[in-house]
Amino acid sequence: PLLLNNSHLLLRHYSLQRSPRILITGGLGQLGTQCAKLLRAKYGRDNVILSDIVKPSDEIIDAGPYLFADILDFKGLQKAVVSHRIDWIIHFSALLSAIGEQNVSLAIRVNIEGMHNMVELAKQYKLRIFVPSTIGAFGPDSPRNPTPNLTIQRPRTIYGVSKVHAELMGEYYHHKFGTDFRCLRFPGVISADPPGGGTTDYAVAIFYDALKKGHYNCYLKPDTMLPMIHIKDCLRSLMEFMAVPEEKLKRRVYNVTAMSFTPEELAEKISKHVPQLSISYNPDSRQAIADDWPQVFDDSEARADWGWKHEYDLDRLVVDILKEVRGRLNM
Ligand code: AKB
Repeated sequence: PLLLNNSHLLLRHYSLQRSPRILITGGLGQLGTQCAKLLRAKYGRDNVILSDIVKPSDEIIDAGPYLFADILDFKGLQKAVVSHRIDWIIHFSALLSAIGEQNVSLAIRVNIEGMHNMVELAKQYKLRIFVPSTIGAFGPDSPRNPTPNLTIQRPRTIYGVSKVHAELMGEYYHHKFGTDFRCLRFPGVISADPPGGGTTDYAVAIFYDALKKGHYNCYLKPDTMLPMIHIKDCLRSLMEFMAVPEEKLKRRVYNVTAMSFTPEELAEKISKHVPQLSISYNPDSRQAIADDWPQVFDDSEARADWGWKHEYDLDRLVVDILKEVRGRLNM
């Protein structure tokens, strides 16, 4: 019995000490590849598996393991979790706010049915699961300046509705089954990798157009204030949040942010480095979405509970993204 006990303890010790094996869904979107890079640096190259339904480039394959995984195919997901002995899931697959309004039924399938599959998978295999939520999970009835962690959420986009649903499903699975569900509500994320189909995308596109054409035609009004974050801060918040011991978390869903600015303010900062930049404004349907969203996001609970702290303010962000985008454009 002594031997048995010891080997049991050893096994337990081993399983708690080794690096988690992590599956990232929607891996070829705005956040996936950079997230995999950071996680691989921390947990080991082969412990982080990127997945998507898109054919990957050579660069993606050279960087580490990559899988075809369709979030609507539950059996396929079970197979991926079992054969790669996955411990954590980072579930990025989703249609964003603007594109969701163009294709509501697909958004329901991907954002809602896909989430059902992932949270059920997490329950069955006792996985830690991260699902991003968004400032888009708030709506016209929510306080906008500031928007606290816990307040009214009546979003008016299918994206927002699906994210409130994801937050509630995750909290429910945690409460009912003990699933280790974790969720951060992100603001607009600014990176050199282009996002696709969001309302905050202007804040990436403006860097490319400023450098390529010296002009940007903005689809939001000049004074539309939205919360934003540099991708490095965004992914660091995710990494830090995933590593917090469960007992330290006071809630499952936290607001995180770094700053708030308007298109006019961003253009002014960029023009300090790109003096020829001019900007015109032609608001489209995305204006109505932005008008319902938070202007200033209150992330004080994340700061208090697990030490969240951003590093990039607007000045630093502009310098860094301009440098990255210049590199991509070979300028
Ligand atoms: C979008 O604009 O849809 C996203 C978001 C803020 O969630 N970038």
